[in-house]
Amino acid sequence: MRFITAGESHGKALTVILEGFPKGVKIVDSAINSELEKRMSGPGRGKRMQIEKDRVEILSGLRNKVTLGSPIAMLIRNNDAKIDPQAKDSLAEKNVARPAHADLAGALKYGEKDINNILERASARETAARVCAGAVCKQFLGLFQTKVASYIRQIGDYQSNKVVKNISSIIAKTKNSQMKALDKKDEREMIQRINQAKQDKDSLGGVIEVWVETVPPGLGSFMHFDRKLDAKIAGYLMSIPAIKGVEIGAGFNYAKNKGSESHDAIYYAKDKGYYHKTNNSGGIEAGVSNGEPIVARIAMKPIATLEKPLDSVNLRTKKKQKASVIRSDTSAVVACSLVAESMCAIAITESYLDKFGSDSLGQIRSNYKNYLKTLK
Ligand code: EPS
Repeated sequence: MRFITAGESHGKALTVILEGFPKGVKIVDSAINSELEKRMSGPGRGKRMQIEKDRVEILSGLRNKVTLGSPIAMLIRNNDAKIDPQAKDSLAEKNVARPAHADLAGALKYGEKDINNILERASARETAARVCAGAVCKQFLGLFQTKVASYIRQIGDYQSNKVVKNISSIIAKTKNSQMKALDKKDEREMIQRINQAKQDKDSLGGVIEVWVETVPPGLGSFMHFDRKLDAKIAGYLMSIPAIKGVEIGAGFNYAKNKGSESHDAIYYAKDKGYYHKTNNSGGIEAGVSNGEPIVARIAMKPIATLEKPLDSVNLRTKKKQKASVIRSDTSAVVACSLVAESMCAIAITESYLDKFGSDSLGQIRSNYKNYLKTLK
């Protein structure tokens, strides 16, 4: 399975094509729309989210709501469309690169002076298209009782100290939290920091923890570097705009603890097969899922566009100038958590299809059932 997105932030629409998705899976667009709505939400989102009402139009790949095995094309129309590919638009030229955005590196790469031609594609708006693909994959994974969920662990200097036991508790605790926080205190502290940053004309990043549960052991492979499940997940997560750090399981803490206190001992019980009592590995050992929940954490840097801009340089005059100030978010960590879930759902779906076949749901189901029998 593979997917490709297209679309500029202020173009007519965002599109995604998901190719290699199996035949026979019922897909409901309301489940995609509910993920899109969540991606638009969260404290710190900017004015654009009041203009848009992201909704998916499924264009191909399904008949009577069931996948055909053909490419699934999906589209989200932009309300704030300013670019018509066949006409001259009225976007004013922008020449001052914003530090930490794609503006300068992109302008140098493409020999460009007008950063509109860089930022339109580099904008995180593209991630709405990924959420459509992720929402389709979540519906496939749901057929195997595999769920993907996330919560916000840190905003700025406030870090939650709550310990999470399983994915059900994440889903239950974050259900009514606009901040996707684990409890009221976390939510209050996080929102307070975002409000303060807004008042200070600043921006804030944070840490998101993503869980995938239940995952069969044996997804991914230790046989070759590019088949490792942790490498795939880390790469997919790192591809999300503004992500600068990825950890699986105990991650960087492994470096400071001894082996005897780090590694997850192995147990066996007749009813549940092999299992671990701890999960420092984050559900992946040697690039292969071990049956425990997959746990990944990502660090998102603060939004690049600042209302109180940093020093920069005008790309036409090469003179010092404050960075361009354009409409933006104060924080988009909650939005990013939906994108992170989507990228994990896509990575895990690909791994399922690698292991159990990819043509039709019936064949995948039967291979899956037979494989599970071998595990105990
Ligand atoms: C986004 C839409 C954008 C920004 C944001 C993500 O809308 P606009 O640029 O028209 O205000 O809100 O983009 C960025 C944070 C960025 O740095 O590019 C969206 O739909 O998520």
